[in-house]
Amino acid sequence: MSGQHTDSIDAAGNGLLHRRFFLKTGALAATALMTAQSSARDRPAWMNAPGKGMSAAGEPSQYEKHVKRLAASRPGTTGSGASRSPLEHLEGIITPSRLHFERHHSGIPEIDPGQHRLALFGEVARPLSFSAEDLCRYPLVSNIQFLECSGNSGAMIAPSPVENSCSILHGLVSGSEWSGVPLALLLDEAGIKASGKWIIASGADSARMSRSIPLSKIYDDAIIALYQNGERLRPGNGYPMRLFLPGWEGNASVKWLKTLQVTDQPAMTKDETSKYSDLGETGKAELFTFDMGVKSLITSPSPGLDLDRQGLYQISGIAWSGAGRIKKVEVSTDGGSSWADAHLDAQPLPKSLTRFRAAWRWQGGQSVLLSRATDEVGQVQPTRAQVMKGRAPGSFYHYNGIQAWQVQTDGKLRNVYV
Ligand SMILES: Nc1nc2c(c(=O)[nH]1)N[C@H]1C(S)=C(S)[C@@H](COP(=O)(O)O)O[C@H]1N2
Ligand SMILES: [Mo]
Repeated sequence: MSGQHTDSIDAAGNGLLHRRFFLKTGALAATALMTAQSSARDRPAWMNAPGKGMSAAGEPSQYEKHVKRLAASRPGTTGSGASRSPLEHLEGIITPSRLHFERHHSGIPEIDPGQHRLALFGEVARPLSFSAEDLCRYPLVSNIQFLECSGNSGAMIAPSPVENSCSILHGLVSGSEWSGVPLALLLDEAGIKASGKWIIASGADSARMSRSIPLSKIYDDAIIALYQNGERLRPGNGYPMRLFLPGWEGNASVKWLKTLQVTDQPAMTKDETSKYSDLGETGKAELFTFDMGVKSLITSPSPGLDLDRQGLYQISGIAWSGAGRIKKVEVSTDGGSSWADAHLDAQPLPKSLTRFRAAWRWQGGQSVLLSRATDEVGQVQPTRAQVMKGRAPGSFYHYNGIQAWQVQTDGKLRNVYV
């Protein structure tokens, strides 16, 4: 792998390469010990006897058991807390449903869909009630979109960098295909009165999660999600129905949706005042922060996926924005002295995770890996210093700063501030 280095293949400093070079030589990453011929002749045990039988539902390989969510509850509770997606072990833009992050305020209710109904009432001409089966008869829509908890990456406000993995630090974001009924259809059927301006959405869990949503968002792209990645929602993600608000803070996508009350003003619930609001250093809080900002992360390499040799590596990560499509992602391996555009797969989808990749030759020196996303409305992912500016101490919601991973000379990676 050495000896081929020429200036023409460099995309930026410290070994960041043009992708076309990586495409030509990427195969060198494969081991050369076993020649193609001998590996073709090899007959391992599983080729000599019939394999296992069919099963009702598939499971991952036993060799992939380390790929799991990291779950933690608040002390003294079992159901109040979060489980984080193992971002550094995943590729592409879809999070398998069993690995989608979960955030509950009072555990997962076991809802019998035969007994659950959604009530739509308040400032409407005709109050309505729906079972999940009723909702499935409406025209459904499907979109691949991200969901991110407003508290994701909150550990990054710590005065000195917390040493942890990508998934512990940032695993409260996932991507799915969500299918459901556009909520606007149901509102049209109920007939919104002129006084109706907001909707108060509440869940059927004992936390009684409840959020106020302006009708403009409902008419834009809100759905009642019934399916996730092709199957009915899993209990932890809101079975049998949830509100899904593309690009907005996860908290507002109320799970186990039970009531939608149309009102003339927001309700100022506990979940939008004491929590999920951004406190400034002046002591004044923002009323609502709905849109998730533009953000990106290098998921590989990252802490725990340490470098075991010098040479070529594929830098891979995710980028997303609550405002729409990702336009570009730049990558740096020298702490921001120089940058190169990463490769984006196909056409980035709006309000979806977008996968980016870059090729890097690690020459054994200390390096700092960064990614910086720009979205289609021109928002550029801020530095940590920019995000922290004007925040009250301890205010951790909606953190979208540039993440820096330092590669040490022994190949180990760690979270650093630049
Ligand atoms: N009813 C109800 N809805 C809820 C919550 C909850 O605890 N109860 N948690 C919220 C939060 S904080 C987030 S980030 C998302 C998480 O959705 P997920 O668990 O499907 O990832 O659901 C939101 N909706
Ligand atoms: Mo959240």
